[in-house]
Amino acid sequence: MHAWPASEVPALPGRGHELRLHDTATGGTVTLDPGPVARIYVCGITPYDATHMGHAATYTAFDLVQRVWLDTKRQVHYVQNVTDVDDPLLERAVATGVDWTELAERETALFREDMTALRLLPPRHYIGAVEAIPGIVPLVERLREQGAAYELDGDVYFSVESDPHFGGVSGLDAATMRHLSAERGGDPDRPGKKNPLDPMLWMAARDGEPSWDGGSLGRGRPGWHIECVAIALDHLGMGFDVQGGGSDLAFPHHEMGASHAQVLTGEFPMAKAYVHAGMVGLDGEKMSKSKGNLVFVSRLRQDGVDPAAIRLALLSRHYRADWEWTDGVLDEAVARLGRWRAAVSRPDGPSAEELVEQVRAALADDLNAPAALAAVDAWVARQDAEGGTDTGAPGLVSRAVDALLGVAL
Ligand code: 5CA
Ligand code: ZN
Repeated sequence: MHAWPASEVPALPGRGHELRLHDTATGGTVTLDPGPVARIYVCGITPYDATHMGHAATYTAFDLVQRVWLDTKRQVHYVQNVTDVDDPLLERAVATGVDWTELAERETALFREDMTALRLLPPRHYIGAVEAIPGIVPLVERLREQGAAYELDGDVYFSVESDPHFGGVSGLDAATMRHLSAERGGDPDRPGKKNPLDPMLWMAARDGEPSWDGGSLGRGRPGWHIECVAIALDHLGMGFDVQGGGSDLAFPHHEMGASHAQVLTGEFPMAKAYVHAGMVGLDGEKMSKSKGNLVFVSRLRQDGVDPAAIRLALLSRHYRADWEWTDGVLDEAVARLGRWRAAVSRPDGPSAEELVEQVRAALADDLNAPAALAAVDAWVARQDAEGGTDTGAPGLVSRAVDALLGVAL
């Protein structure tokens, strides 16, 4: 699948700091030590509805990861999937009388537009579940040969007990896992499973649903977790630097994915850090496609809101916090964008080297974007109050805000 166009990332003088990120698996902050090419996998959308502010906030957080690494003069190998066949997509297609492939293509196209408008750097590999099927089938077959998978009425399940590290990503107790499994696409109550938590690897063809040739597995379609594992292993290999997504993916999705990959390869861990963004809500509830309480990026753009203001609004809350989207958050960002743009269009200002350093330090410290914004605010306030004689400063501020925060002034 094609991704979307990349915006330029200006090179800044000097070099950024090593990135420290909160890792769900260890529950602490880890300093990542990527090689010359940092490797990151971020779970993509299930394209049955438009991109809402929650999605956008999560992808913006991982865009900052890329930008910090680029500023350390590394390359970034970024992979993202599109879950272009899954229950919710098929259900929405039936409910609205649209062909499921058309629905997926339409919403993926809109997602690309939103990502481009928000200046989120594209993945190097953008891979759909459907196109990954030829790579998924042999992995499921291999898990079965290893005795880590079993059949139940034609469906194939992964046995969570085959991974000694199972539970290590989310660190949850069995009761919570069971509850979340039922809520997030699992089927813990299905009779005949070895462990109620075991997730499906391959679903035998159902009447009226799309299916693909699964070799010795028979016709069917892939389970959700193995989709991301197949794509990540194919393009990044084991031991990549960051597995990312919203906090609702820690369990079961990233837990199961790590187990699949670890059993398949015999290596540990799948990722050096499992990084999760908080949930954005509206009116006291998590914003979600199934609840329908959504504010869409595309809708705001249609209404004439500057995407740079949307991006600044998303950056104004720490990525790990759960927070509420309100009109006030956007109004504040529009005002800030105006102040910043006026400041960088002046001929001079106070020297900005220290500001670049502050923004770098804030982002390297578990992506503290609100602190980075406060540092820029402070420079702007100083320019207002005291002026300054550095004619290079406004340009440097503009380039730093562009390179590190992805906001074009
Ligand atoms: N296709 C799968 C991942 S393989 C999926 O979860 N798709 S999704 O469209 O439901 O979500 C895409 C990303 O947005 C995920 O990382 C998810 O955790 C994140 N996300 C969904 N809702 C919110 C929200 N309200 N706030 C923050 N992030 C969210
Ligand atoms: Zn995923």
